[in-house]
Amino acid sequence: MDIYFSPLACSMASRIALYEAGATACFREVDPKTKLLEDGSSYLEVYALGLVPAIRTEQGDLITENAAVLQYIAERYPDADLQPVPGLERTQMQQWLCFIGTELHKGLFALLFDRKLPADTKAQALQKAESRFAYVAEHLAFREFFLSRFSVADAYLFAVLNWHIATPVDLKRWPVLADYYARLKERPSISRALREEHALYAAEQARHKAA
Ligand SMILES: N[C@@H](CCC(=O)N[C@@H](CS)C(=O)NCC(=O)O)C(=O)O
Repeated sequence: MDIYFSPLACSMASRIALYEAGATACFREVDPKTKLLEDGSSYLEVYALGLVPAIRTEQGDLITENAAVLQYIAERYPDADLQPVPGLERTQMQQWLCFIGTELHKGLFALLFDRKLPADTKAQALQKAESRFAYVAEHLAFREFFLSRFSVADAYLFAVLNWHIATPVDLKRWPVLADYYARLKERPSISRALREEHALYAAEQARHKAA
């Protein structure tokens, strides 16, 4: 399986899920600026929109969209228990994957990272996100994870919350979320993914500087 990713992007959730499963994959780095892969070929030929993550399955199919990619990994490695069995809890996991993807990832962080957006648009997005963070914090208040055990929804939320470091989002305002983030950071799959992706990110920045 090939996984297309960019360091510290939302695709880090896929790396976390794979490490949770003790699985291996061919990680193919996409330069977010040039859309080039390490071998110099264009990622746009793999996926015309140039978004990560994407998976090329062993059968040759291309799967895109974080929520689908993560569920594919969970399905591919069932022994890792990365998603609940079909039923209400599975639906709740899908609900959280969609929530993270739309309300937090695209509805907030993607806007904060967009250099072309005016400051007041970003301020509005931050304001709107308050209720979203409070909602997630309320859900996680007496829980270790989104569901009864770690799932790919936690992998996705961690990857997204990790962006608070590079944005004005102050996680301390929601102590439940700050605790959740700190706790998950210590998980072996997550600390390994973070360590590796930080190193790749630093190398990517150095390449851009030198170019
Ligand atoms: N709807 C997509 C969005 C993925 C996405 O926005 N990925 C970002 C990285 S976190 C990306 O590839 N951005 C590059 C770009 O916008 O060109 C999904 O859920 O997978």
